[in-house]
Amino acid sequence: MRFDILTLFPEMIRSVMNESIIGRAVENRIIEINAVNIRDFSRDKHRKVDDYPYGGGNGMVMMAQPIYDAYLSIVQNLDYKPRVIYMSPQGRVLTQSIAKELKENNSHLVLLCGHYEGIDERVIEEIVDEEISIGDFVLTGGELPAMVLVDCVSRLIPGVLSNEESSIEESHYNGLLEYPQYTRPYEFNGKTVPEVLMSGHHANINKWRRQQSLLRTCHKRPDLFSRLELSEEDKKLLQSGFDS
Ligand code: 4G0
Repeated sequence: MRFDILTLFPEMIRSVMNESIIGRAVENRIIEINAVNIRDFSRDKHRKVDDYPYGGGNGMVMMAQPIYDAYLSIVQNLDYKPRVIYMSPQGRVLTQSIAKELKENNSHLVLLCGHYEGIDERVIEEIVDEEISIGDFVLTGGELPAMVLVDCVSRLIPGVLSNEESSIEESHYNGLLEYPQYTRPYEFNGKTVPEVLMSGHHANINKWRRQQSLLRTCHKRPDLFSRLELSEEDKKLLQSGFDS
């Protein structure tokens, strides 16, 4: 899968996306991430990319032309039209199921990162298919949201996660929160590891972990919990967890 990111801060993208699991996937050519510097498409001798808003008001507006030409530099070599997503707090909020849909229906995404007070509306109308937000808060730019989206979609692509990383994913993503994890030492600051995990009794360990996941989801994310369809077994586990 290919991602092109239209940005004023390409180094911000490169420095993050060449590390860790995503960096490994890029090296292995499973994904391609291309940061395109909008400023390279300025026609101004000072490489200006923003201007004052018509109608007055505070701040600057990103000009249509450099963004449009940066976009054309990507699509002019293609015989298809990639999906263009504008990272914006006004978009629909990214969820795991949106990430899955993006992975399943696209082999090429173009992500547009805004800055300052916004972008000339006409270039948005001209090139953008959809706006996506990563949550109901405002950031200084769209770069972090774009990288969140790339990470979230990429880790669903076969080969991005190792076998071990994938099986963690399979056991975790079922609408429940993760059970607590422990590693050595057995005792830390006077706290020991739950005895069931030391027992070697795998059926009991699995039951305990399921119970902890149910209890945690109920306590920490009542919004997720209310959407679960609990089996009779789950209801018993939860009840015995409340009792103890
Ligand atoms: C476009 C996305 C881009 C419009 C981008 C700000 C948060 C998100 C930006 C604005 C962003 C998000 C209207 C403030 C850049 N902040 N939640 N900042 N406005 O995904």
